[in-house]
Amino acid sequence: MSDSREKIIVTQPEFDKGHRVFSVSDRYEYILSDGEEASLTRAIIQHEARYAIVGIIPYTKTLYEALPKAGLIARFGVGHDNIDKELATSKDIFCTNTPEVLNDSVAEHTVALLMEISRKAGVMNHLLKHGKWYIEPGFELKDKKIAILGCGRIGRKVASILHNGFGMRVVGYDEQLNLINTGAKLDLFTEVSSSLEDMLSDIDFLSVHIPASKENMHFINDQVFGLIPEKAWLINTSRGVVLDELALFEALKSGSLAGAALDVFENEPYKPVAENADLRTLSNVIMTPHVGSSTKEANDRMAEVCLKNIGHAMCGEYHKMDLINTEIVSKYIYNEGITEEETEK
Ligand code: 8YV
Repeated sequence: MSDSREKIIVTQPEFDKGHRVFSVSDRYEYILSDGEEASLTRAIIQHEARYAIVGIIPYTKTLYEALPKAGLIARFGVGHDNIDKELATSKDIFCTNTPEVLNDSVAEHTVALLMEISRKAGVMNHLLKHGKWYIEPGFELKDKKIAILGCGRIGRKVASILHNGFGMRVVGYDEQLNLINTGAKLDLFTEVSSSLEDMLSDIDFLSVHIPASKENMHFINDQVFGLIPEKAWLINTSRGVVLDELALFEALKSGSLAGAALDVFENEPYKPVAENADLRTLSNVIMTPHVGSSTKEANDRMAEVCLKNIGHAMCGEYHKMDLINTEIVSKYIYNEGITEEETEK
């Protein structure tokens, strides 16, 4: 007997992260894919699926050709630089993400990296288990100065934890938001800055929370490293491509930066961007494998939001979806350009 449930193609890593939620819903049949564009495309065609839940692998072409009109690409996560929203819109495909639900997890991981820099618990745990009673004195975070580059939801959450919880001096900078007018200064930041140069002078840490937009590619580059004091550490839990890893490697080697704690990379899984620029060889680099959002709670919530968006797509409740290609709204909601016949593929 054939299974009449709606089929959803889910990339394996995201299925694993969201399995608690996916496995309790028997409304859908889940078909797993390794997530590479070719195999994801094949699965969609073979199963005539309308909906796909995807992670962070970039999708550039065939995914958009395979999905039918009014199909949905549901990002399991908030960043959507791997989705070609324009192409999806041109093919009348919806794209959604899972905003808000991972803010706490990413912010907490940022703080975990900061604490690894200041107290080195991971390093000492490793050494102790390898027979070395080695004591590395740490330093307090209280009164240290951290710059938050990108003051959206995650950046502000980090600022709030560090300012209110640790008593750090927190300076915020965001090219998109007018922080002074939003009153953010009073709540979260000891200072807000309208100049990158001013913000970076005299900091102990820089934490990066900007999206991987075209404008932000290699935003942190050799010029920016030139503005950061030698004593400062860089933390990046946003996207690898906002940081020029080659310039970072050189800054770390030359001592113009104290160190870096990175959760995201230009190539994931990590691969050096150039020969002889392997960040893994540097003792002042802390690396985690893109796990900022990867907590039980955030994974459950991301899975729930993906299914919520698919449920709305199935009912035509487009206005309730977390759309990231909002230009598509006029076509569907105002019914311009799409006929019912077209949506029936
Ligand atoms: C991934 C992320 O989406 O939300 C984001 O932008 O970078 C991550 O949380 C997630 O880990 C994919 O499984």
